[in-house]
Amino acid sequence: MRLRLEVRETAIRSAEVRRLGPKRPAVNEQAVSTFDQDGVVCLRQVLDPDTIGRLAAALDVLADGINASAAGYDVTEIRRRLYETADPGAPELSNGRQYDRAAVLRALDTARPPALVDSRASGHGHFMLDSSTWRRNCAVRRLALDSCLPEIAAGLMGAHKINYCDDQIFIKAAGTAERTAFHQDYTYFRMRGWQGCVMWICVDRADERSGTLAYVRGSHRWGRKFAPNMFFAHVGIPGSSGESLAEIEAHPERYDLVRFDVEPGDIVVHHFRTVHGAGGNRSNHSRRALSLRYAGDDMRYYRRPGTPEQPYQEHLLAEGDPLDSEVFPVVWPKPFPGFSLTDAYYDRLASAA
Ligand SMILES: O=C(O)CCC(=O)C(=O)O
Repeated sequence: MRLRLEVRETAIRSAEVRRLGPKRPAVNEQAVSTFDQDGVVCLRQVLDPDTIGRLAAALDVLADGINASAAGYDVTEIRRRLYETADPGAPELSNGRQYDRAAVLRALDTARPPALVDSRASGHGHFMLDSSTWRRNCAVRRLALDSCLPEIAAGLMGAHKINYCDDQIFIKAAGTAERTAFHQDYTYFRMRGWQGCVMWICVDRADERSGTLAYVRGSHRWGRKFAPNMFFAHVGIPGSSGESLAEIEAHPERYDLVRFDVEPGDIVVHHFRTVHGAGGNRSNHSRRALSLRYAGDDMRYYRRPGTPEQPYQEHLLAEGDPLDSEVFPVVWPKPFPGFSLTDAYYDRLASAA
């Protein structure tokens, strides 16, 4: 009887492991040291084609729902409305509730920063964003919580524990002119600490023409905090603090920029504090990416002023609390191999809906 039970458990676990993709050694020493020194590293062929296929389908579904999402924005429409029409104020373009719209308009009126567009792109495509998609999409949730990625995050950061901290999708259709302004992710987040990384996962082959990210090598160690910006221009989010970041896109030759051409399956991991930005998409195919954020042992909750609201995050954390909570679940180590957090969330989110 006992033997039969054990056999059954092993079968369940190996089915589960197959579902999560092949097990890979977390990371090698070279990757750890590159991440530590440069603040960014590209890991090749970490995710298998099935996982990428499911993620690509998920990104398409999410992109279709951008205007209905409380954290969704069509950056192209917003930029055009703000810069190309006489009446930028009305009507609302989306259901996005992350920013104080009137305050953004006032800030733009005062600073009048140029919009960051790539004039070489046709301008036919749209740049679309959404956040916290793991709360709504099972494929994103499974990848974020139950794949090999949390263990990779732990390996790169030398962390003993990993909390998942949210995601954002960045879709630039073919011909998108809008750049992604250089910025530092850390100051967008309501947390404080050193151990934090972002995994940029592009489901399409991408290079400089299609808008891969450029990272300022070693900028995570500058000891500087830059005010978060609105992505389409170097205008700070109203109420935020931090230094203003030089317009790197105007003088790229002054910086040690690192960029990776990527194939589906590759992931690029950067430190929360690494400065980075992207061009438009001048190619004739989409550049669909998901960014997953993970934090290590020392990260604590901190309600940083001027950070975007997160309509899909409701929690009871107080200043200085460790992140462990339903919103920032511990995803590594797992209590036992094959343990699935995705399924636990499935029930929870379904009953909350
Ligand atoms: O893909 C992009 O355009 C921006 C991505 C980004 O800034 C990030 O993943 O932190």
